[in-house]
Amino acid sequence: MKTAIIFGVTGQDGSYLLELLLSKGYKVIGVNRRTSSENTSRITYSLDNSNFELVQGDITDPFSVYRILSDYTPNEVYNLAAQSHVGVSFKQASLTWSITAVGCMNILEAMRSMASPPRFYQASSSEMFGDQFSTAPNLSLNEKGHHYPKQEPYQNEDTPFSPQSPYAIAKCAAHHSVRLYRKSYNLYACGGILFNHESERRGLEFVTRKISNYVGGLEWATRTGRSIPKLHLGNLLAKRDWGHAEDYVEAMWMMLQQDEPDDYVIATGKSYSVEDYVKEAFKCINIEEYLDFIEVDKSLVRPSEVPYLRGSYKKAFIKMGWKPKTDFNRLVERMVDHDIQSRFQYGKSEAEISQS
Ligand code: NDP
Ligand code: GDR
Repeated sequence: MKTAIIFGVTGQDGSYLLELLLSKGYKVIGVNRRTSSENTSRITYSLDNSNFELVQGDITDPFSVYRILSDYTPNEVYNLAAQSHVGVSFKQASLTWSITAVGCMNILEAMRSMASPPRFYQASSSEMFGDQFSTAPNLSLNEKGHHYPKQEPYQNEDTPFSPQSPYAIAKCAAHHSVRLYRKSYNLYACGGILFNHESERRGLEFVTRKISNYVGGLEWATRTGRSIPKLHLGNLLAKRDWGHAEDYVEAMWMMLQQDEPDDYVIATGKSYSVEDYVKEAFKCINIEEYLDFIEVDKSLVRPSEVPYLRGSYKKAFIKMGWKPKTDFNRLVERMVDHDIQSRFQYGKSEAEISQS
């Protein structure tokens, strides 16, 4: 039986990866930092599984990281732990650096001192590209001898990094550390450059879930004869490549099953604006005039923004056979349906609608 350690097991991705690895017959050790209130709601269903063990540890504490790795001598280690909110990273830059950059270094250092180091996955991010993108030269001709329409800009493994936030700077540092340790110490270490991926378990402070949660609340309010305040959002023009987290954790696992370690972009290849997401979410409750419910709040606009992301997953498809299964429309529909249902199931009040 293979053993895997997940740092960040209580997060969105950690919870899906845990379920995937348990379904594949792994013994899984989940590392959970100590908090004063319960933070295991996403993994409740797995807590009773005899192949799952939750251990206390904090990625910023090199001794606890080293001890956990030596105690369990895993086959695979997944580092999903991070201060993962880009907006928050502008306000808590130093903390973001400690968790998101130094935390990864703590694992790499612990691994290289082991007699038989495990395979390692680092959660790298499309935020590392910042304002950079690539464009393919328009060389191909169609059957009529005309050039194909100009390709939309994209990011792939060769696109240069240009981080636009303390979070992205920390992710770049971690990503470069992975490359360095792979080359210098011959570690099987991979950087998965994942584009935005969302789900019914996404934190309420990320824009997709903030919107789906609002729409769920609006539907509930309408059906129960109430009214609710407008939804406050920042930049509606930013474009993102949004996939479903369930598909993306499969790519993480696949990266650690290859003959050689490598870095891969994981994305859907499609880009939509925040406003596109809003429009699609309101469509799920038959509202066309979605702007009537939105208030643009300048305090939510970031000091520096990543304007456009669209990933090319060509390498992941060719080398590992990975491709996304959930498209944008289905993703929005799943998230909105979930948030409508939970409103009616748990009867939350409109005051609980996230405005973060
Ligand atoms: P979440 O914010 O949902 O989860 C982050 C996890 O890290 C949580 O389990 C959190 O624990 C844990 N954590 C935070 N600080 C520490 C610490 N000091 N020690 C130990 N654990 C800690 O993020 P996601 O699941 O969405 O993302 C997973 C990883 O992938 C992150 O590294 C993120 O930066 C990266 N990423 C995410 C993308 C996305 O679109 N979701 C895209 C690209 C990269 P707690 O529950 O206690 O807060
Ligand atoms: P992002 O995700 O920054 O791409 O990072 P987020 O959902 O926070 O923002 C996406 C875009 O929406 C704009 N936006 C808002 N964002 C939030 N959170 N709240 C708002 O009210 C709002 N209004 C507009 C943002 O400015 C941005 O352009 C996510 C995280 O999961 C990272 O950890 C991960 O590395 C990247 O995706 C890939």
